[in-house]
Amino acid sequence: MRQTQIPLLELPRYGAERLCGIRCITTELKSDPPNEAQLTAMALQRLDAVVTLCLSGQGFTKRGGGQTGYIRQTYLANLIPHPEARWSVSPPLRLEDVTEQDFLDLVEGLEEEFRRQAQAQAVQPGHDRVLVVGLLTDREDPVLFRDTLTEIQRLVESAGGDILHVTKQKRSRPHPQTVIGEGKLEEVALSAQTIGANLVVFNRDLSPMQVRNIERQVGLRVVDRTEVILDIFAQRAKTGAGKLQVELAQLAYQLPRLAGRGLAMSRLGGGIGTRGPGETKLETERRAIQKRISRLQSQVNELQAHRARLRQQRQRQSVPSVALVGYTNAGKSTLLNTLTHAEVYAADQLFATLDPTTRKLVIPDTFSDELKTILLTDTVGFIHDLPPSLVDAFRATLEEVSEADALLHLVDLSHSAWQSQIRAVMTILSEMPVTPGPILLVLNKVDAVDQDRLEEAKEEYPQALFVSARDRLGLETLRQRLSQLVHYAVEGA
Ligand SMILES: Nc1nc2c(ncn2[C@@H]2O[C@H](COP(=O)(O)OP(=O)(O)OP(=O)(O)O)[C@@H](O)[C@H]2O)c(=O)[nH]1
Ligand SMILES: [Mg+2]
Repeated sequence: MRQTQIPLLELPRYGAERLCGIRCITTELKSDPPNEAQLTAMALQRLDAVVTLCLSGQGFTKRGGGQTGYIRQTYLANLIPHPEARWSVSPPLRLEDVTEQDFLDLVEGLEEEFRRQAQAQAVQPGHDRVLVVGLLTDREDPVLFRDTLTEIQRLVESAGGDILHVTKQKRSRPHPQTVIGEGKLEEVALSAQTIGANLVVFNRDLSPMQVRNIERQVGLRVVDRTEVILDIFAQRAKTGAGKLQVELAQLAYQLPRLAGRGLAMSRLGGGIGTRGPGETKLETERRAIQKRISRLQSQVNELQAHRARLRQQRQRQSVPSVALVGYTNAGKSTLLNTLTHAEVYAADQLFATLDPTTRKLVIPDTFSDELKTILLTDTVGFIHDLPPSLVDAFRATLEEVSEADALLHLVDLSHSAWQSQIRAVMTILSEMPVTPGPILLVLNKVDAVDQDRLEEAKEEYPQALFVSARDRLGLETLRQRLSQLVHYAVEGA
């Protein structure tokens, strides 16, 4: 039965509430009930039922001629809508018991129950029911892996998904076709069915071919890390510029992924990975999309030029500017709000901020008794392995960073991965076309860390400042250091 497995999407009927329309009859020479492998295959393909005929060994000659055997006993197995039990297997029956069974009745009754279960597990709009899959390869650091697995869950939650289950696999390297191994994939398909998941999210990026293979076997939409990030961006984009950039990034990412996606996997249904201004155009011709991409690209270029003019104006007015950068959720918007009484959206979500916001900040001048004004710009948060399509699309935003006079790099010290987050941000900064000015490292959320963490950080980053944007700790020192920083950046003292 395992050999004849039919990909989910090619079965006669398909869906969480349906059985597939195929009944399977197997014969056994032993009198054993159907084994685990057969039952698993039944569940994976959502067969209507499996009937096992246990044949008497006697009477069957090698050539199959002469005497006929007889059926000693029969088993009837079928799926049931129960999270733990999954299937039921009858006690040994006589053949007549099975032949008298009205299968249509059985199937309709079961489907009715499945429908009730599906209604109970129905996906609320904006609340995908997500099964997360993490793959750890030999080349990856287990500690970093743990962080990325936590991060993908935070990303899914930030995108509005509910995490029902997280599963991991360790392999020497990703399976070229399906990323995880065959057995694991089967387990994912089964548990997705059981818990009523409607979406599978991987903690890494997948090739278009891998997505197709996994979707075919699991029967659910499969989304990779970049798509989750793009989805969050699409939900957050409020301004015209933000929307434009997200659409560009999404189209660029989805273009090679358009072909061969089954109807059941259509991106038009809603949920993570389907949102964004580009969605309605995705099924249209590739060429039309390419055209749209180049139109968007030129709009982004215009936007870039516009921002550049604004920056030039600021420079002419000689107001020094500082860009707030840092890993997503570090507290950048909170800090901008506390320092300047801005009202930027700050929340315990990844990528809460998408569009840069600039506010005036008045700080003491280090070299006189007067006050001076600088501009502080809140920017989009960084993340490790920032998808290249996003880097491109957010060039305009990132230019605010590369053309600021100085940077304030804010870090969430209370995060267990704070050190690797610092490294990720520094890597992105170092890859920017224009080298950013001097950087002031500020470790935030000191209210939420223990003494050990604080001492460890002080030792590792003796030049850093320690603040709590929320509890307004260390802000006076921060103003003074900002003043020195700006002076140093502008005057080159
Ligand atoms: N405990 C504590 N929490 C803080 C502090 N500063 C910010 N937070 C919290 O951290 C979360 C993220 O804050 P944001 O200001 O939105 O972070 P951000 O860096 O702008 O994040 P993105 O815009 O998503 O990149 C919010 O829930 C804040 O309340 C702090 O000093 N201490
Ligand atoms: Mg923010």
